Amino acid sequence: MADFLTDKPAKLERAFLVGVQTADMKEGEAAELLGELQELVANLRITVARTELVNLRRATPALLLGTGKAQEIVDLAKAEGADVIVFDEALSPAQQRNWEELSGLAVIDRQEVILEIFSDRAHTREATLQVALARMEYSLPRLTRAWTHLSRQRGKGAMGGEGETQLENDRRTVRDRITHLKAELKKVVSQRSVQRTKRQRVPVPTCAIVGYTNAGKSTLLNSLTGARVMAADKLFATLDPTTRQLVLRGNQKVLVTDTVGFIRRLPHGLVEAFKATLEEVIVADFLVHVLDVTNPNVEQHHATTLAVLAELGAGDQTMITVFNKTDAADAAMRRSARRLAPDALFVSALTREGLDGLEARCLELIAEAHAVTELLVPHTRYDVIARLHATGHVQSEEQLDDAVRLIGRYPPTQAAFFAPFVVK
Ligand SMILES: Nc1nc2c(ncn2[C@@H]2O[C@H](COP(=O)(O)OP(=O)(O)OP(=O)(O)O)[C@@H](O)[C@H]2O)c(=O)[nH]1
Ligand SMILES: [Mg+2]
Repeated sequence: MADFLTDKPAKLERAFLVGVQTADMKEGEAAELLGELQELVANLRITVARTELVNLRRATPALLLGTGKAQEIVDLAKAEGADVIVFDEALSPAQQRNWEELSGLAVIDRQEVILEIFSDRAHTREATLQVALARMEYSLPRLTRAWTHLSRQRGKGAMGGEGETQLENDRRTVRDRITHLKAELKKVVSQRSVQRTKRQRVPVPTCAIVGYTNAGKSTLLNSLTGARVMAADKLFATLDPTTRQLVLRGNQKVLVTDTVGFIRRLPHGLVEAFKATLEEVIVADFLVHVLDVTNPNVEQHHATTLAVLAELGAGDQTMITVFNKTDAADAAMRRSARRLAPDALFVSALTREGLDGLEARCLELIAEAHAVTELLVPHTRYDVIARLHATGHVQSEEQLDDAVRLIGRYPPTQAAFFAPFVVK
């Protein structure tokens, strides 16, 4: 499958970035996002020639910005020798097309940049399929733009007759690919859920590490479990969940999963696409939310992660909040982190400072969630006894006249099932 950007490395080399501060945004938010966009674009090995922050009072349907401002930006971009204009704000397909016509340059938005990075990083079959699907869905309404791969051969302005037919063909091709990708994904995901069901039969509690991209999730997994997940100072180093076993004190085991990082303005298609991968997050017994305490935008990162978790249906999960990179933090950073999350732990995945405390907190949560309970199960309900053996851990089993008395633990996901038999 051809790539929109990587197909034409000769063309897209210098970017002109545009950040848009709208009335409903917090003071300085657009500037922060623009800084992040700069990093994202650099990740694609495109030089950032210049950035421009625009204050927008009212969005226009045609170009988002007013025509005067738009022309000004085109002139600036050309003066800088840019070959692509990148908007932090999402552009509608029509706005994007209008910008490309006005400027004669490639015009993309943050969403597309993120899609490109994900596509660069995808290695396993599932990640590749998910990213391909998100890109196809993004490009479907954008096929008429001047420089899309699928419509590139068509000359500009040749929209009558043959052009229309071509467009119809392109649309069909993309729709067919979407159908095909969805079917492939279904197969891959069902294989994975078989693996997970197998794992759930073992009564090992599970934990998912979540957080903003580059917070140090993979480094933390590596430090905790001796795993060798790639950790790197780049955004979205991890796309696929990796699960490793961590052995806590008293030989208590817990399965820890590292997950894809979150980011502000994550393309919606990607959240959708990654829901399957992030199922690990939803089914986990608890989450470890990792934050980079040294990042000046840590407050936004905190809010973004919580928002994405809520969108995934994991908003109510039990969570340990962890500020990472304490080795590089000063007192002021620690103070504001403390204000943001008073119960949080402070660790350094790099120097291992604070990891004992984190492990102790995990143990506490597991003990709370998997408290030893006493159950009285009628002889007629052998299925209940069988389920406790299968999903939990039975310490003792005693035959009484009218029931079986069991003492054991079970995972929280089974609590509703066992509740009627619990001895108060
Ligand atoms: N100083 C310091 N740097 C750290 C620490 N933990 C991680 N890092 C660095 O932060 C960068 C990102 O670490 P990763 O573990 O890849 O972060 P991640 O959260 O997995 O990132 P994504 O997979 O991209 O979402 C790397 O350069 C790490 O070396 C720490 O405790 N202290
Ligand atoms: Mg990672």
